[in-house]
Amino acid sequence: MNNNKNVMESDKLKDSNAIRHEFSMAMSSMYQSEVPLYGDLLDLVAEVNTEVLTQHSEIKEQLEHTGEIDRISMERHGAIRLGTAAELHMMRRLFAVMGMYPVGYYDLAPAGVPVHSTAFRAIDTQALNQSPFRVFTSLLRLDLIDDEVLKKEAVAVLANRQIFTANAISLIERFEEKGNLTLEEGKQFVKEALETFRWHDKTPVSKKLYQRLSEQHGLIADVVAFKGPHINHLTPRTLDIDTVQQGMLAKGIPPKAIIEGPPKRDCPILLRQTSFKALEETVSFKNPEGDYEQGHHTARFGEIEQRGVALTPKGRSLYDQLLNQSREQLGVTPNEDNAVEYYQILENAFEAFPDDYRTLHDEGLAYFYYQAVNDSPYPSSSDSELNLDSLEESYSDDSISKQTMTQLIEKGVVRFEPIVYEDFLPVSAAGIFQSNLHDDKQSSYKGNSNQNEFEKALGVHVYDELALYADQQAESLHKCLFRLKYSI
Ligand code: OOG
Ligand code: NI
Repeated sequence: MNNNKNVMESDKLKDSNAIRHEFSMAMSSMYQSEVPLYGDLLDLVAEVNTEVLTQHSEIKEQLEHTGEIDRISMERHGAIRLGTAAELHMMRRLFAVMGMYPVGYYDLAPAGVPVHSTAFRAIDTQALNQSPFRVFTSLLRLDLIDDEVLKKEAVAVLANRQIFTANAISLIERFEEKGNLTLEEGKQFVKEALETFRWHDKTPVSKKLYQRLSEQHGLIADVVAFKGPHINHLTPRTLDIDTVQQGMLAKGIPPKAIIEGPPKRDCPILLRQTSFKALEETVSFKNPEGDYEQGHHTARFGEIEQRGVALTPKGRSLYDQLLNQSREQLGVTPNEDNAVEYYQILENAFEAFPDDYRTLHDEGLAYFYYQAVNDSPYPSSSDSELNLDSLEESYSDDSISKQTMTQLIEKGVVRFEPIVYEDFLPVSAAGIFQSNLHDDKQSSYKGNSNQNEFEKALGVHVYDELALYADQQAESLHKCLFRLKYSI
């Protein structure tokens, strides 16, 4: 009897969303013990978020409608940097166990960072609300390095490392074979996967090689000289980044001078981010004789972000245009000496970007969920403005005229709520990278953007983030029309 029960318990399956959630909690507590300042930052963000939700019932209501309210406190992203195509390939398989898939392609070379990247994350609304954990994952591009001798050495060092534990790999294989893991295997998996992201203060390379790698680019040293892709930051989501930035200063955590992304607005769009400087950490370098020599490395930092509505291709191109225009007008990379001027330029430029949800919606600049407002009276057939026949038809194929939708919104039958941006921004990411590398030698790499190579290494195509937002919107419209139909 007892035996039977045990068999049943151990046969229970662990769902990928639950594994992702547990993993993100385990990662957060590991990082808090590795970098205590991250814990302070979490406390500050939690305080500010509670204040925003208390003071602004409209924000709270919006987050309740979109289902984000419960995820805010667990919301975070991390970042890692990988050295080889094989590492990226296995990393993709590892994240798949947690229901995380590669979304988007980011080429950082034009901004002087020799990597290209993707973000691993959940892709549907429900899974995202259950656990929005995501990891910005970069692959080093040694093809952009022209020092052939150093390149060869780097390749040799990377070929010698194994960043995954043997148990992690066999659990990944088990998952791929069976399509799931049991409760016990899921627990094991979280523990084994975490090992890959741990910080190691003993390096497999000599101090001399480390220095040569650093001289080429700080990022190359950070990837090649270490045992594995230590998580280099974890980023909580705040509902008010300007207040957190002030709070950081007050707590003696100096943030970088510029908040990356769009300026402060009533209706946040995309993503605003700021980080605090990487910590200088003591490292033991392994000399060829086998003894260790002390030195320092700066890699790990803290970051906060505020997320806003996802933009359509039309909205995104307006964003890119206004951002580029602002940076061109400033003439140099924004930094602490020109921060005030840069914000002024940015604010002026973004006056051209509508700042109320209704206009963002009506002009097709952003993505929204459509939701049936249950307690509003459904328009009756005597309602002369509404063409209910056309509405009837739209139930079957989700096509609804802009005019009918506008009427439904105005009558309070349907509401629309912003779909939050789940991804990253290449210009911002480059700013985050650079603020943590004492490196401004190279302002851009000339090599071609190489999405094909990246996807070949990954073993799959990356998802197109814009198509995912369009799907989320379409699905909500479908559900909304379905509800209206059955409430007639
Ligand atoms: C990644 C930097 C990009 C973000 O939030 O844009 C990033 C890195 O430093 O490895 O995390
Ligand atoms: Ni980040």
